[in-house]
Amino acid sequence: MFSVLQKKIASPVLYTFPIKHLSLTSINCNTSVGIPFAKAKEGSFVQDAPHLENSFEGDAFLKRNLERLLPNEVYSDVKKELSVFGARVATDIYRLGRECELNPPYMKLKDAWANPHNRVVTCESWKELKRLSAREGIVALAYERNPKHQGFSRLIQMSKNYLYYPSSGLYSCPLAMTDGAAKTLEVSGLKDHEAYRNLTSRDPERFWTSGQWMTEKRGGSDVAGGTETLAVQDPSSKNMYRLYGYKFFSSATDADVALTLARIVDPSTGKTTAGTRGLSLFLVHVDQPSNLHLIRLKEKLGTKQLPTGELLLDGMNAELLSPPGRGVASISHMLNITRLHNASGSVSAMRRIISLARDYSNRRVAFGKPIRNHPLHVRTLADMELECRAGFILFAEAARLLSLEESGAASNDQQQLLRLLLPLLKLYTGKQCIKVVSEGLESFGGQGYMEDTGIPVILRDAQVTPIWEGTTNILSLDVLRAVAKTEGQVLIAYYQRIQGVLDSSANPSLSECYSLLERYRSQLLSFAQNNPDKLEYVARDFAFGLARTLAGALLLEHASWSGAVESDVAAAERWLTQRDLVAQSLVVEQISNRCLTSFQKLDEALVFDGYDAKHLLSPLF
Ligand code: UCC
Repeated sequence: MFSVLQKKIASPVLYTFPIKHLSLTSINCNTSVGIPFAKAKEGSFVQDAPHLENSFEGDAFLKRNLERLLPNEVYSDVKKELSVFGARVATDIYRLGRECELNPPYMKLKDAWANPHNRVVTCESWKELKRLSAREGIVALAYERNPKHQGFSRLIQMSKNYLYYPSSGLYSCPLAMTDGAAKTLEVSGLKDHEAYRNLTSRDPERFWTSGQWMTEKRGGSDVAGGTETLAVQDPSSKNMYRLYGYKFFSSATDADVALTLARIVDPSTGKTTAGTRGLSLFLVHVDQPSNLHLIRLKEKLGTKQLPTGELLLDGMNAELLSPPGRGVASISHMLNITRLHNASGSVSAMRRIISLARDYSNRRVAFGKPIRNHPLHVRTLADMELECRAGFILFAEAARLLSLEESGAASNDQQQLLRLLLPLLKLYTGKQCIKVVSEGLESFGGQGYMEDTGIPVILRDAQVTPIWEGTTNILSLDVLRAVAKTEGQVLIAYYQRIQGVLDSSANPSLSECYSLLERYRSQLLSFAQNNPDKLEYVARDFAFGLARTLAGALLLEHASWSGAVESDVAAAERWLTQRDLVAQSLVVEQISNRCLTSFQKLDEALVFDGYDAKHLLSPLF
């Protein structure tokens, strides 16, 4: 075996290869002086760029999933709208989004005559994307609850949003927050509020966007420990307050309104309540030039289209939205929606890079043939596709469950599963998307690294998805919060959902997959049952295991559907049989049998090996 391999490696075919493939047009030999030399010429070869496709028609997996999940007449209606939109996403919308990347927002503090301006200047395309988003109903679709959608409005809206995301020039970010704000107002019983009506409007003249101002200088994860903004009651109105504070990451500073957290000052004592119980939720109108100061725009790795800034709230008028002290619980409605949008962005970024890479594989010739004919290349793309499908099917499940909840049709188990799935989905897709998009860049070779191809922006923008709306660790802890708060009900719902897939196992060729699914589920749930004290330490592994195993169940369910095709079966089979869905830390007895402190000590030893205050020289700048 080894000698065959050696022979192959030593084969003259490989060694002579570069000479054989040198382009004749690029070498101009001149031997007139007796010494051969080559004069460089650019040559006539021009590489075709990858092409964008109709993002609905090209996404066979999305189409089959919608066909499976929606009633027939709903799907046949919706697919027309999505197909028209999918074509626009690849043409005029893409051009608008690209313009936003090339003309990022800037801050203008004064006008030419030194009058205070104190505004962000955004490009025309950014403004057009706002109007277009309204007309297309990217937010409105979810709230109109059109009876023709038969209770699946959210799934339809999220599918459209998923198509929109990678071409939207990150306008999808303000839309995510707008959707989250609308949801918060809806569950707070404020559907008659002017803000709700405008946030959910399709009229470009009326449509408002919302920001979400949560993070302060002390940090965005520990919201209770980091929020210092004060809310002083306005004596003239029971619900109106004045806010004083500093918001450190305000994603879309050009929004019309924003939801924000602050601590109400007790008028009799002048004191505030510490911790989560001291936080309340407020709605502010952004256009308050005397009371809101844009201090600076952020210099970010990516999402440069987006006017993220630092804001000084100097007596801003604000309307109290939540009961006092219920700010975190209230804003969590917004967080759950923006986390779903985050996942939409993560999965659609994977889909976009795969779509471009597979087209490019037809256009790029290397080693004498199109790269799609190199099995190793296609294998790499297939791995990316698998990851994208796993993310998509979790995303579709979350959107389906939310549809049921919003139309009043969700069972208790479905509501519990949704509570667990939202953080799982966000943390898992946010992380995997960077891996897949990075791999995708590599599939274009050096061109994937070149700014003017339009490819690197996909990676730069993807890097925000595990950070924005809660980091991977914070979301892993949210999974545990959901388990604790519901006394394990969310895990029972998880168990039942997978049981439903096992009970309806229809495809005998997938029998090995069904037993693996059962094994993974049991490994995860018995670890949780036997090691409650260790769950926080392995929260990330636990959450990844839950996400991967549920994705396996959903891929299997899809593969067993009557309309499934060969690639659906292959996806389920590979996912379950060729991947370790549950981390070794939860399976082998190493963690469950030993005390945690020994692990933590070793972690410390690994991380802080060589770290000494006397070696510290200067802060990073
Ligand atoms: O900082 C950021 C900027 C990043 C960079 C941006 C660049 C530009 C971006 C462009 C993008 C396109 S983003 C912000 C990141 N931060 C977060 O997402 C927050 C992360 N922290 C959390 O998620 C925490 O878990 C908190 C704040 C939600 C919870 O903190 P606490 O203080 O520990 O709160 P509790 O006590 O656990 O929860 C308070 C209540 C409870 O309900 P009650 O009082 O009834 O028992 C919880 O059950 O809130 C409820 N709750 C939830 N309910 C908490 N989380 C949830 C939830 N997810 N769903 C339902």
